[in-house]
Amino acid sequence: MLRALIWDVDGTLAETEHDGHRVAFNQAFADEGLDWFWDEARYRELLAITGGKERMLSWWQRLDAAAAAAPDAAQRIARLHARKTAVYVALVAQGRVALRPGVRRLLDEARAQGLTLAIATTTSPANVDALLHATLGPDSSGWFACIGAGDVVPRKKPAPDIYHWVLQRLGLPASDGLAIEDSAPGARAACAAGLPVLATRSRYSRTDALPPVLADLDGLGEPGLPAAGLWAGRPWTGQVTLAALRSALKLPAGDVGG
Ligand code: XBP
Ligand code: MG
Repeated sequence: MLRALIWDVDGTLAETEHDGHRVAFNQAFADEGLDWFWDEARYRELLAITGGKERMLSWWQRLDAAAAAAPDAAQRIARLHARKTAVYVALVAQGRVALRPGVRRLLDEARAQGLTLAIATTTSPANVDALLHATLGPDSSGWFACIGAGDVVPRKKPAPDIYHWVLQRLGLPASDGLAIEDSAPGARAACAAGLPVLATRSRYSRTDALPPVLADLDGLGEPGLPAAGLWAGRPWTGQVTLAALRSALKLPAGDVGG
């Protein structure tokens, strides 16, 4: 039975990497007097490393391995990341990031049918709160039975830890859930946790090599703006609805989870 939709955040709910995180990283670097700058191509490459702190450390190691290994390196990364998060939260609060097409529609349909909603993300909790508040309203965090974010788990995506963490708190087996992800690390994490995955590729993940997924689409689709891609391995276009998902999961249409 389909009881829960577990949503990734960055790239899935919104194009946060392009509209928010990359801008915030570069602003934080400038604020801290660093001559680091991540252009789009560089950022797309660095997104293979999940977690902003991990991403910055990896970059620093390339530039100055000795400094990146110094005793104060972790503290300097933490301070830089706190600055970046403050900039990102402000950008989101200013309305600079919008939900992707179909996200609100599918969230509303799931809520109307009593499905459980959850979030499993690598990004920091403050970023999730800011995005939900700015795009879905001040009460929207309460729509999610569980929000698993950032450092609550020791290993970030593509490790399955965050999805195990969420499923354990939902008290559901992976077979009762479905993950919605935009990228290879995210889809791999969800697959490794045993979840079926709906992939909605984002701006920076269009060429990612995905693991076997239920559907590999360019989005969720809206009336007049159909999503397109492969559904169960065959060309498909349309709007992702709960009925379509149940059909793909070979569940009866009347299977109303909740
Ligand atoms: C994407 C990530 C995050 C963001 C940056 O998370 O890997 O690290 O790029 O956010 P997901 P932080 O797709 O799992 O939502 O700087 O807070 O890590
Ligand atoms: Mg993502």
